[in-house]
Amino acid sequence: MNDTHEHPAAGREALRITTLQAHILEQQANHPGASGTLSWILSALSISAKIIADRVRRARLENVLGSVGTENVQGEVQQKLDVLANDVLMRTLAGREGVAIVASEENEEPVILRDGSHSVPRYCVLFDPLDGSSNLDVCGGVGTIFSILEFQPGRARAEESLLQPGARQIAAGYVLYGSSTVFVLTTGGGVDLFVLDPGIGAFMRVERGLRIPAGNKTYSVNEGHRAGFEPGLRRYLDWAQAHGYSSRYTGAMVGDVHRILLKGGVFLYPSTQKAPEGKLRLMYEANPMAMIIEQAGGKAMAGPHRRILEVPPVGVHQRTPVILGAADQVDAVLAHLGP
Ligand code: P6P
Repeated sequence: MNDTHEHPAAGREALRITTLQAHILEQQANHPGASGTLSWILSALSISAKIIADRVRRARLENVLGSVGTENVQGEVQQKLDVLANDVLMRTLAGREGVAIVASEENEEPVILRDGSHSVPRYCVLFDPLDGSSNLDVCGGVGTIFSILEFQPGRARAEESLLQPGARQIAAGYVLYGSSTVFVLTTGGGVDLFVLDPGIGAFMRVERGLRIPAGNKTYSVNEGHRAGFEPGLRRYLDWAQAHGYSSRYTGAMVGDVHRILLKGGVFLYPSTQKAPEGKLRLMYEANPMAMIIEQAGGKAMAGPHRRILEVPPVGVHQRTPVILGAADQVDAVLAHLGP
């Protein structure tokens, strides 16, 4: 860890064996009023990640690569593993008493599992079950992104609980199925990193209180869309290329964001003429990633003057432009954008 803001426990991390499950219980114990409901939900996400990781790694052997020939609500071709990952998450979360509503990129409508009348605190879980799934056929990194909001009983329609700005998230994180399987989690007190030990089937905590390094001159954007970018963004790209920047882009947000979390740099999926609101979805891609990035000391913007976490949601599948990463690198982008 090369940051002066090191988490107090970071230095001693290497001496401990802490699983994700133990970490979740540790966090619960730090909140005396906690009922354990959130812990059970995080535990469901952990087991889902292990099942999905196993199926992703065996996909070609089991012939579950490729598309199912249908499109999701986004009009995107669904990969077989998109549907499988969605099914795994739906089935594990359905078994948790504390889950009131589930919303997924793959489902047009949210799934109302329980109402809020029960005394148990209830939560809404939103997710992109397999982000970047078009990378699967070529063995590229793919991931699961999740966001947890408090259920608000008494709303006229239960799904209105989903329409809360990202700043109201209780927890957020992602799983990256890459050269190893990593689980990145924040519950509002910093960002912690876990790696799956396939030998024992447990996520092991390897980093606490991650902080995004400054000074990494790397940007991550699909430059094939350059002609549709606003002039200020094209000016930024010209400036960056004249100042020794490198470009890294995997085509899967989870892989690009994970690199930025560990190494710094900036990720952009901006608005274009064809897609004025950008491509990425606010509720289950931009918001959870923005919480992770801000909790690690970075910035996550929807435009020159608006944090992603402040964007008022009007629909579960709405999209937003995204500029996120190390604060110094996001500022360098914003300095070139118009007012
Ligand atoms: P493009 C994957 O489809 C995704 O939703 C994100 O994970 C990724 O950052 C982006 O779209 C890639 O989009 O237009 O560059 O292929």
